Amino acid sequence: MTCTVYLLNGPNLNLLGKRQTEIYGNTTLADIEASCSTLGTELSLSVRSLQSNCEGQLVTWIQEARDYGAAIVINPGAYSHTSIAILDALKAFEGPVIEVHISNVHARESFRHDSFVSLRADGIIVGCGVQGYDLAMRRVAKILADGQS
Ligand code: CA2
Repeated sequence: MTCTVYLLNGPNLNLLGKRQTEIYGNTTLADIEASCSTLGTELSLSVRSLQSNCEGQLVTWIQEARDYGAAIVINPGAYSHTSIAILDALKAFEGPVIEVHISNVHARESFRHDSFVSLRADGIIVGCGVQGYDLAMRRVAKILADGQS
C-alpha cells in the first residue's frame, strides 16, 4: 500500500510568492504542493498537503496523521518558535518527522534560532529555499524505505 506523507504548512505560508519575496522567493504554496505531489509519485508516496494559520488545526492534522500518515514534513512557520502544543502532538506521532524552514532562521532574529519542533524532528532543513521541501520528501522516502527492509 502507498504510504502517505502529511505535508503541513503553518501560519502565513499561504502568502508565499505573494509578499516578502526577497526572503521567501517567488514560488507559491500551490507550486510547492504540486511539486511535492509529483515527486511523491516518483518516490511511491502519496502526499496530503494542508496549510493552516491556526495552531489547533495543525495539532488536529498531526493527530490525524497518527492513523493515516507514514511521515510528516512540516514547516510550522512562527509556531516553530512558540508551540509546545505542536511539539506534544508530534511526540505522539510515531513515524519520521522532517522540519523545513525556507529561510536560514539562524541568520535572522534571535527569536527564530530556537524551535520546539526541532526537539522531535528526525531531520531539519534550513535555508535551502523551497528546495527544502523536495529534500525533506527524499529524506522521508529513504527513512521509510530503510525501515521496510
Ligand atoms: O523560513 C521559514 O520557512 C519560516 O518557517 C517562515 C516563517 C517564520 O516565522 C519562521 O521563523 C521561518 C514565516 C512564514 C511567513 O511566510 C510569509 C510568506 C510570504 C509573505 C509573508 C509571510
